[in-house]
Amino acid sequence: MKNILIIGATGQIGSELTMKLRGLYPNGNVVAGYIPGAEPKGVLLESGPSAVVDITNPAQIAVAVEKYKIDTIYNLAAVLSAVAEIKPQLAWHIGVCGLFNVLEVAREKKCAVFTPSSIGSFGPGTPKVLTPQDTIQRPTTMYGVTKVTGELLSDYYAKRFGVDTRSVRFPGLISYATPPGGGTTDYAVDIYYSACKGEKFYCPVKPGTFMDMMYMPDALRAAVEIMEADPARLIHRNSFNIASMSFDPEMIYDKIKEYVPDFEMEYKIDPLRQDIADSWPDSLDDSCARYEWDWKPEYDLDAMTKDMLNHLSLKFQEHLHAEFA
Ligand code: AKB
Repeated sequence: MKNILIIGATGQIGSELTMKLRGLYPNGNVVAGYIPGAEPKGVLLESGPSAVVDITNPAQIAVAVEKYKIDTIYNLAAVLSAVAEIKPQLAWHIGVCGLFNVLEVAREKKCAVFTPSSIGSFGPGTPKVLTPQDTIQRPTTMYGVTKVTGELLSDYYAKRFGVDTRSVRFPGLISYATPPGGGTTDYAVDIYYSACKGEKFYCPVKPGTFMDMMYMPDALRAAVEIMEADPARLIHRNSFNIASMSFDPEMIYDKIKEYVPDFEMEYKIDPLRQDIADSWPDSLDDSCARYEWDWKPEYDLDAMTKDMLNHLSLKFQEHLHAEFA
């Protein structure tokens, strides 16, 4: 039986991962950890236990771990890249001090820990195309600095204290369920919303800006599979490159237009997001994840686009029905 605590359970990844884990471990406690102001609602609230767990409060983490006999912590608390440039102190406090709190509780209570890293852990000096697993990591953003620090700290706790820490470097994540907030890759979610609402899309990054992206079902599967992987096969821990697709704004726009022919896009560059995107790789080489724990994505740009458009048009139809009922 697995007893799991998800810190940040009402966020973009957490809200879907909590439901997936509850489906996979119906006899365990899968606890949705949230901060006041971001309470779980609907099915997330009703389908299992939840607790106030602020990552900056080590006592709160320890109380939840003790109460629910937690053996695995998914640490999803984060300040995404664009917001982290505006609030670098907060990004450090949550990304690094928060992770330290989680690792200390995990060390004392013998929990495994998953903390995602990101394509943002690389920088302008990193090889840009098919970025290798082990390479230069000198990010120029605060988000990247917290992610590299998190990778090192997690590896340290594994080696020094035997804490079972594992991680993947997430690309930009695309989902119809919960919107992201404050990331550089958010445009690749927003563009689908505009297409489904019949609105023109203003793209914040230039044509030719390639970044790795991934559909949420693949990302959730990666987060589960890395924690279930046979430890004897793992040469790496924190953190594995994973990849499924890399595109620039023109490619995603052209793909959406195949299904929504009158969709329009114009460029309105956000210099902050453009600078961040320019410092990140175009695409990652994920062969170590494939070799060490059989990672394999299922969605490409076409499959993701069809699924996103289907779900979002249903969502907006329902919304319209509710408004006009
Ligand atoms: C962001 O854009 O900040 C995130 C990421 C790539 O980690 N989506």
